[in-house]
Amino acid sequence: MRFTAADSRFMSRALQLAARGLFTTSPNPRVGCVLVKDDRIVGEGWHERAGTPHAEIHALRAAGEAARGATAYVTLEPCSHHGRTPPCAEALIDAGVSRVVAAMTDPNPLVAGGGISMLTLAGIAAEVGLMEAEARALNPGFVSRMTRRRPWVRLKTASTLDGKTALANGASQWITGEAARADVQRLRARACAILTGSGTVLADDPRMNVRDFDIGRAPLRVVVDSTLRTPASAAILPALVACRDASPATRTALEAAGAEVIEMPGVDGRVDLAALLALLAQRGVNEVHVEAGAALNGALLAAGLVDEWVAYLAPLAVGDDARGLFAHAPLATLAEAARFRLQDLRQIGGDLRLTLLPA
Ligand code: AOF
Ligand code: ZN
Repeated sequence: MRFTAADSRFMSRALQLAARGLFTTSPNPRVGCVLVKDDRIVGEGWHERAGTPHAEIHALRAAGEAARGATAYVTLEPCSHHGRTPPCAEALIDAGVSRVVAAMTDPNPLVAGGGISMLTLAGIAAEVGLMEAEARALNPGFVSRMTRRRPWVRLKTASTLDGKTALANGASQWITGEAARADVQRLRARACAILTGSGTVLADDPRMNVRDFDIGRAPLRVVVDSTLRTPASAAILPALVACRDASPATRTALEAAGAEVIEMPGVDGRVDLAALLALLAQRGVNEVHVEAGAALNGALLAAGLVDEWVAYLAPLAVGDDARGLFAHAPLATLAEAARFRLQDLRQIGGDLRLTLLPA
């Protein structure tokens, strides 16, 4: 292994710093940087917000002259392009850094190895791949948008232990406890967009906003609404409303209420969800947080568009005539079932939280 235990220690620190940007960097990635000389940290930084300096610049400013001859640990390859800010690779070269360790290459096609070659050409030892899995896990959405041209879709459900979200009569308040609901606020706060369906809008009139955290931005709210049923009085507005076709009158009323109404291509008369996700990626959406009813949940699941499922389970049972989590066409064999593997399991207040990834 070309990396030492000290390298890992400093990269861990850089990852910790990167995580401070969890709620704020969108649409940019969360990135941390540590500058080390003679085994001592001489500068640290993390990216806080798009349009402001990158992690490396903050660390270089903190280190000042001490950056000369230092090793830079960065959770993402330093950029080589002029975006909203100038290239960090250049700044590292100008500061006289002698070695750069990056956790992963930047999947952004504008960079994609360009930062590493810029450093190498300048005679700096540049290495990639230390704690790469951890670095990727910090930015699933950014990586997904850059490599798959679609956001990372994190679907949240809250149900009884027997898998129900509401009684047959619709009663659903409250299944999970306060701690679980506060935990959901964290999920919303890290998302670039919050996606729901018109059924949920009509039934619950949710705001789908971030209340518990001051993140200095508001995730884009998106309603999948094939037949444009969202009322102009809906609490979720302003939001992007994706429909199949909009009558001019309904469109005008919704737009006056702050909606952006978009006509999407369809699949069986419903909004093509893959096309909607592609559109969101084009707009810089990295992570989509889904909080919806059984219809949209089921459609996303059936289309294979769920990248992560966060399931809150409350320890109660409400019986088989209550409402379920996923509505989709009946399966003929278990082989057709969407299968997940458990990535994390913990108790949140009196409830359970399961984090699952497609198997
Ligand atoms: C960040 N923060 O610490 C690093 C990034 O428009 P710009 O200039 O902010 O460039 C954004 C791109 O820069 C981003 O997509 C990623 O490819 C690269 N590296 N970005 O936001 C950082 N190191
Ligand atoms: Zn940069």
